[in-house]
Amino acid sequence: MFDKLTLVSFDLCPYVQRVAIVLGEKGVPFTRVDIDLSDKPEWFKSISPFGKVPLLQVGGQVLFESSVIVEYLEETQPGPLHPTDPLEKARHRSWMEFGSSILADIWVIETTRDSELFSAKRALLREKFHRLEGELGSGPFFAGPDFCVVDAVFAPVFRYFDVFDEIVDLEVFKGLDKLAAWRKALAARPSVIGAVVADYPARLHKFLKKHDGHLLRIAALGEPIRWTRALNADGFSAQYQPKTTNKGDTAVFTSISTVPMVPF
Ligand SMILES: N[C@@H](CCC(=O)N[C@@H](CS)C(=O)NCC(=O)O)C(=O)O
Repeated sequence: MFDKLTLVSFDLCPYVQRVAIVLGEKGVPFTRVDIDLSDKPEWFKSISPFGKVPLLQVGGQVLFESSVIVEYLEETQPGPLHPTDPLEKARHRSWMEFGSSILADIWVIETTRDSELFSAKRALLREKFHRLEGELGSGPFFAGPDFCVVDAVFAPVFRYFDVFDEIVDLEVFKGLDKLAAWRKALAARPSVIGAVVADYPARLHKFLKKHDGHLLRIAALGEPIRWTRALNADGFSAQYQPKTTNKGDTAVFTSISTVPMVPF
């Protein structure tokens, strides 16, 4: 018999989704309590050492940090989602960290008004997804036919792009066929679908509007963006520069970022 589990959440949080997906995959019943992160309740502040969600309340104990919570669930609940081989398990944990770093990049894409920073992060995301493509096999999931924790980490990553794609094509997945297939398989998974409320896209749009960042300014131009690249003298890194076609609103697009080159 297990203690009753309560997941303290925020409706848009990808780290909460990671935990909710793992709980869903394992078929563990839990209660979800959503809070408003812009107006954190006192009870939450008193139990959350970092002031962040997710928290998992287990009986009288409070766990924080999504990766720690996931590992706890792995150790206590049926339906293992990690490989058993220690090296392979460690490799999966490494890619979980990679997923977390992508979430930090996405935060900048969502919120920054700095066009230069935006372009740098877009190029970095492109490079990271390209690297990830090289890790994928025949699918449909990260490690093959069985859903694993890495899948739970990346499903919320890809969910962002379902909304971003409606705004502007950032071209971060261009030519990455395995990744595209993986993204599709994850989007169809019941645990992934059930990890957010049905109007998640509308809520994310509202969040983006509130921050009124560079992403929305690009969209406001109302025309396709061409992401161009010029090879640097070192022959390895490249500059990426977004360009508009004919509106002449070049002030928005003065940024150049240098990142390791990946095929475009
Ligand atoms: N490393 C943490 C990150 C969690 C996180 O950043 N949560 C965000 C929401 S997605 C949060 O609670 N932010 C509130 C704040 O920073 O005040 C984890 O993996 O659980």
